[in-house]
Amino acid sequence: MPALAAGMFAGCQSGTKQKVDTEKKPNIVVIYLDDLGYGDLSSYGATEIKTPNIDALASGGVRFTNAYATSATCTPSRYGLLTGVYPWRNKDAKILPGTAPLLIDTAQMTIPKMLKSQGYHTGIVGKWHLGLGTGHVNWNQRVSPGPNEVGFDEAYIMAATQDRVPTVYINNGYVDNLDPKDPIEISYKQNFEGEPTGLDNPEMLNLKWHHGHNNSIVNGIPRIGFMKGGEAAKWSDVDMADHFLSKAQDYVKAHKSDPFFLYYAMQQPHVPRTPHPRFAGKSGMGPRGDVILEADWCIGEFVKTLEEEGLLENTLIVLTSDNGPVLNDGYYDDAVEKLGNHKPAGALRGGKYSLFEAGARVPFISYWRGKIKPQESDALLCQVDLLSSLSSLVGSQIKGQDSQDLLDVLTGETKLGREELVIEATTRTALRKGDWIMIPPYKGWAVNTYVNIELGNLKNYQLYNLKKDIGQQNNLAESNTDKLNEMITTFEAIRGKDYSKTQKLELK
Ligand code: NG6
Ligand code: CA
Repeated sequence: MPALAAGMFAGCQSGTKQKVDTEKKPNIVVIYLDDLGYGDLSSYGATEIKTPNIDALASGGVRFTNAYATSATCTPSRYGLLTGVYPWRNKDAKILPGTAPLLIDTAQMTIPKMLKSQGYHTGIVGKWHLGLGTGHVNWNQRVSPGPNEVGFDEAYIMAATQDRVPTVYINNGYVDNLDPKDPIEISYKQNFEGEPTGLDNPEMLNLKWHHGHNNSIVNGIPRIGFMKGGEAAKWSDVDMADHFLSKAQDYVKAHKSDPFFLYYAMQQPHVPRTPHPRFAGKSGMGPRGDVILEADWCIGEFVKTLEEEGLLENTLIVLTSDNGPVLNDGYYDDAVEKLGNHKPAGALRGGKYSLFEAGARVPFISYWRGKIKPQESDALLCQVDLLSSLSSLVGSQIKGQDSQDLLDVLTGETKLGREELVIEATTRTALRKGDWIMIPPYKGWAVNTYVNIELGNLKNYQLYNLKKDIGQQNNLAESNTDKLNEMITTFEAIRGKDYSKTQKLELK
């Protein structure tokens, strides 16, 4: 077909859009890892592990060094990513049980809805963890509302996390492979009579729990929550990565002639870490390292599919993680013992659950063969900005409430990112502005001893210059009161004054 003369995006404001090919809107893929830390990739400084497939995207695209998830845990980060709204605006945006109702209002604008309005086909494969239904889910009927009701034409998901029941895949609202004669029952309150649990039946376990994770046992792994029935529908943990990969590949093949949006939400390296035997033992770092290798391989295979289908020149790939790293997140799986010299958070302080940098600052890569020039960018950018930025890319006027149009940052045309950003960790919030971060006083543990992570709580204000002190060792709150006051003023203007009303981090 002849190329059209006028750019499809000629009416839009910024340079990048006019360069976009005129024939077809670009496909958009967001690859979202779960608990992958800032230092977990060789392209982000890891020396003890090699992630060549992700590194190829990083070295062929923009490798961001100052990019954030909205939050230091999963549900709020996913909420912010998909809606363009800060998760702290929604009091229910916290780690959800597998029975939680849908967190996103069906009237809420989302990335897939915005893209659908521009003619896109939209799909999700992988981890959802944004709630399903309205409060009392019957898993034996169509489970709704869910991803289909907030903008995804196709949804092949796990409901919550790999460590939470139900341990089944859900295909457009229906539990995959469910035998109606063996209905599923789920409870987060009590066990079903006669069902073994991690607490009572340690002899049945091939992975031991450390904290929490002692309810129903599936595939020898004790989970959070109780489940009965659904035997044929239960997933195989070691095959999950391959399974989601093939669903993601199938999606691409089926929709290659539409402009499509795929949200490929991978489960690694979240617990339980269950590498396929092909990867078991390969990192020398135990299962956590092995599943990072596995995820990297999957990404390589997925990109290969895009290439084979002739889509790579017309597909924007964004790869990032929902929150920072954790080693022991509730199972004895050698993540601590076999870590060696690996630094999952790189030079950053804290980790998952933390208001320190390692909580929400994550690897973030944008890649578009032939369109994006390889480079590194220190622009301040957040996943909450994707909605407005992608909207701008596809010629839509829709904007997210807290989402800035940083398309030119995403595509590497400029390094002028956000001026400021509010980050969140289990309902506590902090302000990043320029090179500075201000963490207001918070009560609570300085260190969560279960996971051995510094949470960022201090009775006094904390102020760090991240350019000079990326490891947050020098609290300048007392010595630089002008900066501190400026930060507090900006923070309260965005956040309001009730930011000290927080909820306790419950690891259960
Ligand atoms: C915690 C779990 C942790 C993990 C986390 C959610 C316990 C003791 N800990 O409550 O293992 O599942 O929730 O992680 O249950 S996230 O990445 O989905 O936010
Ligand atoms: Ca996570």
